[in-house]
Amino acid sequence: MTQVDSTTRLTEAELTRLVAGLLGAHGVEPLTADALARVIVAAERDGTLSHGLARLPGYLSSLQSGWVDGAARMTVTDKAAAVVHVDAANGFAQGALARASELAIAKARAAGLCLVSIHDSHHFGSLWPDVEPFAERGLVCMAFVNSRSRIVAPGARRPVLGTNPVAFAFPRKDGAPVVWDLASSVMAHGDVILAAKNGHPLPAGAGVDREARPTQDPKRVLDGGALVPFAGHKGFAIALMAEVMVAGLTGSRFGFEDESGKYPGAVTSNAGQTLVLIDPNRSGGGDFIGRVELLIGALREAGTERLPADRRYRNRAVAAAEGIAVDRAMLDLLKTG
Ligand code: NDP
Ligand code: PYC
Repeated sequence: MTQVDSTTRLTEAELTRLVAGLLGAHGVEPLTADALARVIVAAERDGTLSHGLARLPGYLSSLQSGWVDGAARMTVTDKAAAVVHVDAANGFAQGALARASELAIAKARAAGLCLVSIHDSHHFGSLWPDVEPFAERGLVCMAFVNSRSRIVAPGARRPVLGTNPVAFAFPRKDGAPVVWDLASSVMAHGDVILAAKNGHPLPAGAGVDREARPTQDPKRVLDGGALVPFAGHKGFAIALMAEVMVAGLTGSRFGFEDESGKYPGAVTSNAGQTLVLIDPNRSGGGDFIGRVELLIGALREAGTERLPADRRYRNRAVAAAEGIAVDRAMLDLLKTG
């Protein structure tokens, strides 16, 4: 631990222990606390600040409200040759995925692909930490999450779909996988919260107020307003796909079925998560990795300097060398709960 002014730098392992300890003190069972802490700290480490430590107060207030069950007794079912189902029993999705991962990988290798269907879960984090580890194991992976109504369709009066993110990861010959992960809105709700906290306006075209009028004031978006899908009807189509891939396939709540209002302090969404794992050696296409390298070579040769995840990997290398900065208020929360 290194102290500089009001900021302390912690190693990833130190910070993960503190976050898991705090979640455990708020009733989260050990496996889920560990999985959740890893995801929160990974987001902070890689610079996805909308879904890192800033999310901790939201996790805690949702737990305190009784809306999410940190000690949920989850059930993993071997549903079919290429399907793993998890009943997350109103717990955190990361705990459900941690329980299902090894079975899903084995099925993907045996059958060529595997659908992971997570029912009745809360996902309040970044999605890329869910797909990257599968690509590190040689699989292609796609993931979808739905959440409470937050985006207003082009021409509509009120939001129905969530900022539903989609993530995609594939392995490379050498080195880290290529991973993208994006909200279906112009900006993530988590970034609106950060803008409100820091007193920054939103970019034009990102949000609307409670009367569906365009606004750049993050507080108006948070106070009954909504977000706009990225690229208009295209982002809306992606959000719709995620809603069907998740709530439709897993039987979890649609965003508009949210009942968190009955639980003051609840900010997470009770919904679901779907992942699709593909073994590229079983798809019949031959030399997948060689073809991927050919494609990336062509992109580089054409002048593409940045691939998705490059920014995060750069931040990760800095964090490994210098530690992860934690301000005093956050350190107090982590140490005193
Ligand atoms: P961004 O718009 O910041 O990034 C989207 C993707 O584009 C990333 O993979 C990013 O890579 C990549 N990217 C950005 N700029 C470039 C570029 N110039 N060239 C190539 N690739 C680029 O993400 P969002 O704001 O949409 O989402 C932020 C986070 O919010 C995500 O982690 C998402 O999962 C989370 N979220 C979670 C929700 C939930 O329900 N749990 C709901 C909505 C969002 P890189 O990472 O390297 O920057
Ligand atoms: O940032 O839009 C968001 C979000 C929704 C649920 C978790 N994060």
